[in-house]
Amino acid sequence: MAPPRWRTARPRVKRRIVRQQPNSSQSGGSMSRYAKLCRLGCRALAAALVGLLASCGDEVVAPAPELLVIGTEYAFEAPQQTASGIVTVRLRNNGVEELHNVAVVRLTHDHTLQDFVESKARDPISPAWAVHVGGVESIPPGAEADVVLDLSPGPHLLVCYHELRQPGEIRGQPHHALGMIAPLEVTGRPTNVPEPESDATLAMFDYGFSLSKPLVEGPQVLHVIGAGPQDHNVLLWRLAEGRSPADLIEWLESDRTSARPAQPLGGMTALSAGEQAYLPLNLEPGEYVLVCLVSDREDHRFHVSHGMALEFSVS
Ligand SMILES: [Cu+2]
Repeated sequence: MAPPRWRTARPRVKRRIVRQQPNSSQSGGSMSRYAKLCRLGCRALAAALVGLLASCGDEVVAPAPELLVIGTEYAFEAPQQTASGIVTVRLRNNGVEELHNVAVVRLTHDHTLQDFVESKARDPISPAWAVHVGGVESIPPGAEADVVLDLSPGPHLLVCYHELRQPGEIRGQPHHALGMIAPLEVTGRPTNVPEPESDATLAMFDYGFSLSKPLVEGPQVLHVIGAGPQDHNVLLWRLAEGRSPADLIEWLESDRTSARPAQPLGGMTALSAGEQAYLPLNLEPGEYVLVCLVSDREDHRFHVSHGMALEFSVS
């Protein structure tokens, strides 16, 4: 069998920033900050690419630095250090049969990897000091997918939240408990790369998704915003012929031993309130559903069970 074809879209990173939300004075403030960042990035580029680039005009396209994370059963192979700022995180699933994801978690208040492990052993709900800044949602063996994150300096973790399920189990053991967790130090040296241009904005809140405009066929970049108060993630599913969003939700809430009513197409791992990241997509015509599979702080049910799902079609 040929390896599954996955998203091939790469985020377009341009000097000129186009924002999907031209509202409020905040937006104006950030524009000037980004304009400054662009100028800085542009100068760095010009210095680095002397002789290759004739000018520093609008045509210059600078790819974000890549952080390659290789996932297997059950370990990550990844750099232990990366620059702060805009970074493309690429997950390659080199596993045999399990789906894997990689969530990037910022450790605050001097907490450590060990604190995280101990906290998770006590309570599956993430502690407030573990800030989720996005990552690549679950993809199958042989697949590769990207997200673009804006990393702040400081200690971070790479965490796989995918669960190993035994037949008949509603909840399985998370891969991080089996070894899929690694430290990542984000250094103070910035990448000086501007944010990618996005085509639409997806805000995630308790409990729903708000999409700024319809998603379309082909490559596009989704600006994903954690609007809180809880952490939220977004998983993209393409419904099988004749299956409904209700079928998918019922299956997600089950022990998942029956045939999948939809194909998982990755997505963005959790974003804490106030965090944002970019998700490149390449959509074919079809029926899709976005769901959040973060466990609720209060009742520990998936957020999709609280209504956090959005159906859309691409024609
Ligand atoms: Cu995994």
